[in-house]
Amino acid sequence: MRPGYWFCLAIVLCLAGCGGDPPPEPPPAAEAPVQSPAAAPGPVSNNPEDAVGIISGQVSFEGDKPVLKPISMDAVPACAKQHPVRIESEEVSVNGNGTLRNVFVHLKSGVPAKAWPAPAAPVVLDQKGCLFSPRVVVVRTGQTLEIGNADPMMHNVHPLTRRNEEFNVAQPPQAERLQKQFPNPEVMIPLVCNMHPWMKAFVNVVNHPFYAVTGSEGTFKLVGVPPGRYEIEAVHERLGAKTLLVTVGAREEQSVQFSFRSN
Ligand SMILES: [Cu+2]
Repeated sequence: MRPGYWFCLAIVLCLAGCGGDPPPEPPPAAEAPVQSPAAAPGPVSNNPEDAVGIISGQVSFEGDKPVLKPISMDAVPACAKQHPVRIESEEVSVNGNGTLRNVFVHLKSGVPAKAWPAPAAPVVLDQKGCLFSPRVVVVRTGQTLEIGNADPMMHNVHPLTRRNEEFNVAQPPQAERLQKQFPNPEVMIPLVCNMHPWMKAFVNVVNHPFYAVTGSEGTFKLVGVPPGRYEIEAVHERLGAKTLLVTVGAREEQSVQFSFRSN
């Protein structure tokens, strides 16, 4: 064996094990603090789609809750037997926290006039237990409203439109969902079933994405609102409509409070 080989081997071994203490372990990498994307510092986006605001709020109910008749389905036993406990009318639904449910809230004016593409997915309204569900729906112009019948009896779907085409269609049990579109914006279209007079729903048609329907907390939140000054309207099927003005800036959240009284 050549001496050069031994020399090289010695260097290699020395690199591995000579020269005193073994090389210190590299320090553990410092753990990066967990940051939410919102808290991360960074340049403000120049994308106009990010420079939007939020309008949120609540709809309260003042005064005594109106006394509503329970719904009687006695005339149609097949409907009545689906409800062992009598159900209350949803005409005025006051939540436990004093807020109002089933209020349609939308930006009535001020929304930039541009095409706001409607979602491809349909909005679904069902008939179950001889009731429309949900009570208040919102569909965009160009979006499909699908109306189903999950009941074992015939229903009838009849929207009392003012700005869209009226239709009046009988729907057999378990039938295919009816598919309808509404080309014109229209607020609170009553939807009735001619066979069961207590059945009622309301369809709202809007041409932009800034709307909500209040639920069990009476709240609403309109997100992605372009900076601007708006007329915001809250509409209730029986208690009427109220309008307020609100100005929202980029990355701002503005709070709006509506209040309705019994009439
Ligand atoms: Cu019906």
